[in-house]
Amino acid sequence: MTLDSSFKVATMEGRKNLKAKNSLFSSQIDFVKGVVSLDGFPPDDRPEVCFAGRSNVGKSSLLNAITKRKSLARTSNTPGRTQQINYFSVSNKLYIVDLPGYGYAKAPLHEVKKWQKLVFSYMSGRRNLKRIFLLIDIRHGIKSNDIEIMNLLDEAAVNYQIIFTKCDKIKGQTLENLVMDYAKSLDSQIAVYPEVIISSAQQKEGIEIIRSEIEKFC
Ligand SMILES: Nc1nc2c(ncn2[C@@H]2O[C@H](COP(=O)(O)OP(=O)(O)OP(=O)(O)O)[C@@H](O)[C@H]2O)c(=O)[nH]1
Ligand SMILES: [Mg+2]
Repeated sequence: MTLDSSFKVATMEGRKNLKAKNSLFSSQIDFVKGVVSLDGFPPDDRPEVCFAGRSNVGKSSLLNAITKRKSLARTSNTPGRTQQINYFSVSNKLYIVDLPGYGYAKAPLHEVKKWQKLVFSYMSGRRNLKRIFLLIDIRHGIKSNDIEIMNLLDEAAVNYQIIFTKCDKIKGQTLENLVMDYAKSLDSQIAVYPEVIISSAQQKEGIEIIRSEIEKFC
């Protein structure tokens, strides 16, 4: 897919050698802890990546697909399922972090403010955080709170990569058009990684690409 902007859609091309190495995710993967305060983080002694995005975009589902586990991270139809910063250790080499979603209007305001502060301190200040995967539900597109987070990350000079999720819900040309439109609207963001990923946790699309992106950091 060619995008009419400075973005590319990530493909497996050029990653074939990495495909064979996808074994990292066949190794031991454990839940480490759920962090609820700034003093609760594990030591920053290894690379880590995280999954961020609005509630219900499919962060936990994607983490399960990537780690080849059905229910390592808890998923739900109800937005707001993940309420802690959940740490998973991959083969003792890397942390994968599942963040609570933002934009969940039904949570009490003080709760929302508390975790937003925690999550943003984490995203902007975690020394070993190699990449933030910022998930966007392809059906809903980029919302004002996504842009707010991207602007904050731009200011903090923290690298983030966009993953469009639930692409099984949209077919063919419509999918291409949507990705093209959304990519154009990312042109003004500064710290965004210039490749977007199209994914479906359900159909296992884009999963190997995400794995190979993560493996770069090991
Ligand atoms: N069709 C489809 N549905 C998906 C996909 N990924 C996730 N879902 C569904 O979307 C809903 C939310 O998924 P979660 O993985 O819990 O979303 P989340 O972003 O972790 O949500 P919070 O923890 O509440 O922020 C669930 O009903 C999933 O089954 C996908 O690739 N395709
Ligand atoms: Mg979740």
